[in-house]
Amino acid sequence: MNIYERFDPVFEAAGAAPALLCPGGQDWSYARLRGAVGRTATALTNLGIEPGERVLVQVEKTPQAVALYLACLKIGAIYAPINTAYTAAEVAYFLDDAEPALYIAAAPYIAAATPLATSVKTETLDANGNGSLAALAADATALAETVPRADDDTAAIVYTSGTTGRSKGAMLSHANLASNAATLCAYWGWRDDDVLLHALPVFHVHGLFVALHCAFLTGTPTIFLPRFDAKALLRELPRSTVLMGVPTFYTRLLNESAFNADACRNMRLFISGSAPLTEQTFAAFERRTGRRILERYGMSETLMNTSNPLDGERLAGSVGFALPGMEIRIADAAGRTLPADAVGGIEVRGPNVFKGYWGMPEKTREEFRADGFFMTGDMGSMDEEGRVRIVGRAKDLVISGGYNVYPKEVETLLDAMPGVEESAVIGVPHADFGEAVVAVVVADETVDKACVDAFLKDKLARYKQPKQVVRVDGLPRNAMGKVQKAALRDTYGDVFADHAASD
Ligand code: MLC
Ligand code: AMP
Repeated sequence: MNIYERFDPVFEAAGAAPALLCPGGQDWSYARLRGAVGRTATALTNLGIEPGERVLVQVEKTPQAVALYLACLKIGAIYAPINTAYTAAEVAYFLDDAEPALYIAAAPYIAAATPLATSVKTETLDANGNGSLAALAADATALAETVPRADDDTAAIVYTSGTTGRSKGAMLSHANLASNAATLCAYWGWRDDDVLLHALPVFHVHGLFVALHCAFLTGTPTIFLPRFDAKALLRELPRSTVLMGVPTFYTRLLNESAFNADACRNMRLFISGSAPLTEQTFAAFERRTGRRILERYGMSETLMNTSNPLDGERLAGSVGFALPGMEIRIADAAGRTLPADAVGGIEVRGPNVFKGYWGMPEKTREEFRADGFFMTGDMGSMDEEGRVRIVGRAKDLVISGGYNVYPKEVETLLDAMPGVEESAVIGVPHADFGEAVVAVVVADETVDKACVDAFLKDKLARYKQPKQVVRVDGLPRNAMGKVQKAALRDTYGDVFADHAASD
């Protein structure tokens, strides 16, 4: 079934009730959102978008962007959102890979990226919600019917970078999205009087699916902030009940002296995910507010896999139990289940697990076991009770402020930089971002942070660029010739220590 068929009756019944509360802007009721979805669906249909075709979307966080997402679902198109921080060079890759029938972005993005890629139809959607798509939708009559989709049809492609440096598009089906949304609503006890405080971007699974779907299945309001801003959150907390965030949200809130138990008096749930929540942050949060953050674990390919309990004990350092209907095992390299508390690869199976990577059947096969378990690339353990702990990653990945940075992608560019012989990119503890990107380079003395910044400026999104560049005479290697990143992390683990002190 098309997941929009689950939302539509809820939206209709909610009617004039608030859907998206937009501080400083106009609030949207569910009736208004439903109308915008229907009109945008007509606009897309009139543009010739067929079911199964991809719509590549790189837009700021606005109610119109939400309507666009839902309209793509409604017409059975495949929604493919990408980060607004990507440079034109990065967007060109997605345009070629997704082969979209339509690319929607603000006008300057389109002007910069489209000359670099295969020709594609475009429409604009600006940061204020206006643009050519909005104009087409304004004149349209709302599409009444929702295009039928089978459970296994792809609803969205979410790009997640690959270890080779090439992004892979994870294909999520209508059933993947619907089952995970229903599971989370039930597990987190979503209530009719819940108000979701939303400050995440809407181009990743956390902000788009995990957060918004809970509100959409229940017809409850979302306070829809354009981005994370600690002061804005403090203003909105008293009328909110649930916050979902990456750990950086919580460390930044704790940096605010006004953030205390009283500021949280109306809140029933603080949820964290997308990156490890440190035991220090968990403990500091409990000391300050008397509340325990509920940590859960997921990924683009699988949506949410585990969660700490709503009513039972939430433990620091644990991502909780397998969600209902999902199977988790800790396995050795051959896929054999390990005993309790042993550390191995985290493997998952269930209705939440994606269909495969878009256009990469080989890659898909490599990451699934014959019995259908998906190898997450995360390392962890499970205790006798079923509580999962994540202890590290088998994949070479840095998670900075909840954004993934694949070292290989940065290294490939750095290695081509004049003056650089070779490079190794690592993640180093950082008080604000959890981990931050550091480049260790074998290079001549002309190479410093400023010239790396200048070289990468048009090639790589800002958040992927090294926050520190260290020049060395050689990289440590093992007997096989492989760079020993763990040794580099040990050596340079404190490069942001001053930053930690000042934060
Ligand atoms: C911004 N910058 C970052 C960064 N975000 N650098 C490293 N890592 C990040 N995450 C850069 C900016 O370009 C800027 O660079 C500088 O840092 C300061 O910017 P800022 O204004 O302070 O950034 P801000 O807007 O506050 O963003 C920080 C943030 C944001 C943490 C609020 O990154 C964010 O919203 N992250 C959430 C990501 C997310 O949704 N992940 C979910 C993925 S889904 P300069 O040098 O120019 O000043 C997933 C599955 C799951 O993982 O389990 O959920
Ligand atoms: P993404 O590819 O952006 O979906 O990121 C998914 C990755 O984020 C996972 O494979 C984990 O490595 C990491 N992740 C998500 N949630 C958590 C968590 N609660 N603790 C530690 N790592 C997490």
